[in-house]
Amino acid sequence: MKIALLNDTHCGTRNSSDIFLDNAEKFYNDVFFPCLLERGISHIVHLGDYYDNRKFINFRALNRNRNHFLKPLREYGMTMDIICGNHDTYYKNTNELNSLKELLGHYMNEVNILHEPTVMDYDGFKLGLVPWISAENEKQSLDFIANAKCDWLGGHFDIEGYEMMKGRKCEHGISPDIFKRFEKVLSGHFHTKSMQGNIEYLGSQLEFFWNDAHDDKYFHILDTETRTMEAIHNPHTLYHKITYDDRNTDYMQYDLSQIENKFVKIVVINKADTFIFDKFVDRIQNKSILELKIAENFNEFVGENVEDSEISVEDTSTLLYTYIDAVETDLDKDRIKSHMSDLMLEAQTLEIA
Ligand SMILES: [Mn+2]
Repeated sequence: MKIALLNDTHCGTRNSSDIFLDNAEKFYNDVFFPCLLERGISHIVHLGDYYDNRKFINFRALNRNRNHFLKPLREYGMTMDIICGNHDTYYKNTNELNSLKELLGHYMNEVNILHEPTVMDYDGFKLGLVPWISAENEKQSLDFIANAKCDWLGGHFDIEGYEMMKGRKCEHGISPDIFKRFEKVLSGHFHTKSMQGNIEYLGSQLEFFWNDAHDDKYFHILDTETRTMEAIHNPHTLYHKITYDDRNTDYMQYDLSQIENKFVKIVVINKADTFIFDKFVDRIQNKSILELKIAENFNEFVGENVEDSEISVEDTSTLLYTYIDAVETDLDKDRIKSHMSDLMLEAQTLEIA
């Protein structure tokens, strides 16, 4: 049989902004369900972070998600097995109170919520599924990972050494060694797609933040007979970054057909001719776009004990991390980075989009 894999769909992301709900709807309507119907796939495994906010849900996001995901799921006679991601649980130390249980309860025939590590049998193919590991279920989860009778494993894992976002590796978390015995491990959690050894992060299906820009998104189909995975590209994007360098590009002729209805950011590397730059910005502003951000040099924020040539304005997290790297201090830079990234996530959740 073939199974469609979803993960990190984050219903209600960015304060339940319609932009992101529209984008999710486009993915389900134009990409996901048509592909499943065409291929006769009727079962989905969701690897966690179905909802975005650990504590609240916006009724409009709930309503729209029901209409563009749960309703077609029921109408097409499809079913889904799902585990908790860290965003689906109310408390950090236990999964006991979680949004899946509270909100997907009306879909008992279609949606099977797995609250404990479980080996699923899909036509003889054994897939172990592990909900988000918190303090409360850590021992049980690790025992399962060590002993469960399955060659494939799916989860929402925080694994050391894997990319959290493109180009940035996770420096804490579970050791990949405990997964060595598996033929293949599939995980949600990090939103960029990456693979090292037998562990594959599937990456989210949708773009949510600037670090998703130009990072191709996919959902996956698992063929339990051939034991292979296929990635199906989602062409719908929201973020478009332009690296501006007028030493090697003619911006009067620059093709702007890709930026309609997108968040647009110009990262200025070199701007010798301000007239051409202003013209270029005008042309962009005359398009129907969601927002324009211009990232220029960083001089005004650079103090005397910071080496500014090392700071990158690519995106906010890179900016923060490279800034911290460039500061001369004896403090633990990894701890500062981890605090800054928590703060940034919190701020992004509060942002009114
Ligand atoms: Mn996630």
